Amino acid sequence: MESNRHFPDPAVIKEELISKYPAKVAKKRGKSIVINDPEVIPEVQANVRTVPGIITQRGCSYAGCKGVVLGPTRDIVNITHGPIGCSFYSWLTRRNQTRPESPTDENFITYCFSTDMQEENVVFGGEKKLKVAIQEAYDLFHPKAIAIFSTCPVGLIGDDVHAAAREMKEKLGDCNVFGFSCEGYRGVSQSAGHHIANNGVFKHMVGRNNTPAEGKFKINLLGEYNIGGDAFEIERIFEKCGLTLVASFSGNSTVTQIENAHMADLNVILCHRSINYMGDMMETKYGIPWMKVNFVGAESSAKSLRKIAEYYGDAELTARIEEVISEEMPKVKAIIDEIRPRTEGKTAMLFVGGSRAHHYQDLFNELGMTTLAAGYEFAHRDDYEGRHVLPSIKIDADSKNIEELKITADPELYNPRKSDAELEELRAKGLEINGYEGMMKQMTSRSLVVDDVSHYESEKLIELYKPDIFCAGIKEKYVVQKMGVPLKQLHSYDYGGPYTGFEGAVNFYKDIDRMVNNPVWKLIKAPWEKESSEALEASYVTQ
Ligand code: CFM
Repeated sequence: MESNRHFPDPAVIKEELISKYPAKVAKKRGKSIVINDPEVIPEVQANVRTVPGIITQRGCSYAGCKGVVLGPTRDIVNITHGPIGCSFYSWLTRRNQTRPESPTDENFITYCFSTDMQEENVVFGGEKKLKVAIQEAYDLFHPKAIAIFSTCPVGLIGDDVHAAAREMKEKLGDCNVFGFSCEGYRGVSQSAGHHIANNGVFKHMVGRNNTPAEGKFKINLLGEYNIGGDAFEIERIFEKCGLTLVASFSGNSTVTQIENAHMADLNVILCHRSINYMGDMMETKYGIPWMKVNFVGAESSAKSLRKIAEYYGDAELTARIEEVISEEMPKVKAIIDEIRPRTEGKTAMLFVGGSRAHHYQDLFNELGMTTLAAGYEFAHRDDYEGRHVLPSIKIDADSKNIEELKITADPELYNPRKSDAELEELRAKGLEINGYEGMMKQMTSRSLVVDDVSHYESEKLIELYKPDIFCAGIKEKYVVQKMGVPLKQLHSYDYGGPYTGFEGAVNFYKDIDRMVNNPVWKLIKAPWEKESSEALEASYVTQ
């Protein structure tokens, strides 16, 4: 939705953003800041190291592996092998919700397991302490699985977490123990941790339980982490449509689900960045195709359900899905009709993670709002430009660091769910199998795309564009709000959500309406903006 407002020239803005940097930095940042053209998508530099000294939004590999991919599975005991400081992130910090089937069902999400490495362990090695910790966790909880996550010092001193895991798995007998070399310094961001997690989950979990799944339309939901209950809403819709959810990676999931995931007939991927490896590996080993979907946005949810219907090509399922859409949409429409006159023409900026900066544009479109600029923190070029660029992505020293598993078809379990001819037919009908077009195709011409936006650039963008809302995370929230612009947290949802599906869309419309139409933002003046002799000043101690 184009707005009638006059916006500054993006070329001038780009110039302004990089003009303060030293020449070498400006050149590098210039490649990550591009003016969009959805017809001829320009190349954007992504997944490269952040220039030291620049304040980035990014996290680390350990965060991507433990926090993002493995964290939401409720019955794995996740042990952080490292100093206690890192262990803050070994418990629930990400609002990923879960719903055990009964009050006595295992749920370790609220626990914090750490080996509490001390100086002595750093000097003389920490493997012994790790094995004691695994034994202790086992004795206390008897979990089905224990996962170990390496923090930076573990890699530096060379503890072999995999050998420790193998030894303990054998010793314990009925507990699957496996480790991740996800030291924070690996790769350039949390994205490296996603890849490491995908490899480990695929190697150590998927395929361990060959019990055929029940149901006619068996689906895995990949890249949905149940932040604010998002997965619950998708589960509700799937159930209504008669779709069987075999496993979710990994919101509201269990070990048993994941071990049985290869029994599904279709993988649908929400967050392409964090889990596309799993989709590809399951296709090669078991013959399960994957499809990119988006359940963020009411229209997008309807579209995604129709894609699933088309994949199965079953008249009864198609009819049921249409029935569900026509049941759900009027409720959404009633709300949007009331809200849209107040949000129409307003503007947004989104700088989040590796998928939401794209997905949430759909919700803003539904509100009649324009996305002026957007970018990911740690996505790769394919998330921006589409997967067709994959062969042209250069492998550098950082990406070479991350293992690429060599997967082949399973001699017994490989079973192509669709023949090549059937897949061709689906593609000919416009169904994108194993594909993703990326964010830029959907963004308007001359919108600005910025990868790994810096704190300084965010402030400049706000100053120059004056958006009605800025979407990012807690690190940015209060700085942005002090500039008089409301910030919607798209990681944690500011304690709100769910925002997926039909009910989620309604929640989002209401939250955004409240934020962009709140008069308080116009009344804000930061202390340094007030003309006063008592203006605050920072004081420095100099020698
Ligand atoms: Fe995928 Fe995520 Fe995201 Fe992500 Fe994340 Fe997240 Fe995110 Mo925060 S897996 S890429 S590493 S959708 S934690 S649930 S909100 S940055 S946009």
